[in-house]
Amino acid sequence: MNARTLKIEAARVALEHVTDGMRLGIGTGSTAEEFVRLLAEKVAAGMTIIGVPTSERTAALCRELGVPLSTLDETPELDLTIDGADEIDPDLALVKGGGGALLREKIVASASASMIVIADETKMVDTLGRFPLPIEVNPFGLKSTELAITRLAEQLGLKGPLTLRMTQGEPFVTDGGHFILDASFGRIPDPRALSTGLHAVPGVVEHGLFLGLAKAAIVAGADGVKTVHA
Ligand code: ABF
Repeated sequence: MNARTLKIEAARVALEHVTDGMRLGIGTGSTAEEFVRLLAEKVAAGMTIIGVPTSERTAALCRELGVPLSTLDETPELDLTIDGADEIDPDLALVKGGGGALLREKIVASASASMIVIADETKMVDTLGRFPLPIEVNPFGLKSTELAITRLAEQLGLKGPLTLRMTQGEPFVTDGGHFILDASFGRIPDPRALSTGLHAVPGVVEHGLFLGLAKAAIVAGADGVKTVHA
């Protein structure tokens, strides 16, 4: 099966967890997009849900497909967030942010009673870090922030370049108006220590380590779809 088919399969199983009246956090990325398309079919058939999108891109898709939207200000407590990921380890620690939406994704996931990650099997890893860790930073004092992150990484035994994410020759700017540094640290044996250290760097707004948020991962592979519980 090709990658898109696997994403659709994972999204389809995730949809089984969505019930009438739910307040849903809706993720960003190609897998989350498949979920939105299936959700829109359910809404068209009469399902009553309200969605809070994690990016302008997802909001536009939901509006295009007729998925009713709210905001976290109007709906501050959500029942469930469905989102993709770049990496998933056996404890359901995640690397997210490849799509540049990590800040709103983490805010929405944290406002949710539960979070289910949907992915194809290529996202499963033994140890996080093969995928460069996205770090959302304030543009002010960027070089100082980079130096502080590099020093922190070395203290944790991590080493690797920080790359400013670019698009069309300019720094990529997130929905929140920040830049993203992609940190190619390699294997991250202690994600919690790195998460804590990054949050202590003033210029860091947020990072792509999602720890203790995902309650389950629905993973589609050649052998079918499996659900991994935290
Ligand atoms: C988003 O989905 C991002 O956090 C993550 O990087 C991305 C994964 O994208 P895809 O589903 O297209 O692989 O939530």
